[in-house]
Amino acid sequence: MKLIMNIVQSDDAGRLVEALTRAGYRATTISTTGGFLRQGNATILVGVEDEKVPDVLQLVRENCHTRHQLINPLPPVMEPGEMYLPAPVDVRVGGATVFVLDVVQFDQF
Ligand code: 2BA
Ligand code: 2BA
Repeated sequence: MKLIMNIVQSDDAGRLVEALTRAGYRATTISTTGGFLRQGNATILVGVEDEKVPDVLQLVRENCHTRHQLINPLPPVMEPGEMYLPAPVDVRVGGATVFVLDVVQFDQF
């Protein structure tokens, strides 16, 4: 068995969980925050048999989209008299960051 950890954008999370459930998979959504943008994203855990992993990854691919976001970088430390003109930086986010982990044991009590 594998545990598939999918870090996705909040906007895609609902659609992905719906697609997973419709296909008969079980899923758990955790609200998470990206370390770089410090914005909310979602981590969707899916525990499945090994042979189902490609099918789940296909659903993730179909339901999670890349987006671009402009961020303002932190201003540098300045000497007196220096001027800083902030230029927004384009950051490409997602579709999904996926980790597939081996499950040592699975129980439901
Ligand atoms: P964030 O950390 O908010 O990162 C958002 C996007 O900013 C990233 O998109 C990437 O394009 C950029 N980015 C992140 N860290 C950077 C850095 N140190 N330098 C330059 N650019 C950087 P994605 O790579 O698609 O990641 C989307 C979210 O997935 C991340 O949100 C984070 O929550 C998670 N993630 C990505 N890679 C991860 C990893 N190796 N381990 C744990 N979480 C990860
Ligand atoms: P349980 O199987 O006892 O699952 C309770 C909660 O544990 C689930 O909440 C989900 O958050 C998590 N969970 C269980 N198996 C998981 C797995 N393989 N991977 C990731 N997370 C897992 P819910 O999703 O709200 O489900 C509540 C109950 O509804 C489930 O109880 C199960 O009896 C039923 N169920 C869930 N998904 C189903 C599906 N696709 N088809 C039929 N029944 C489903």
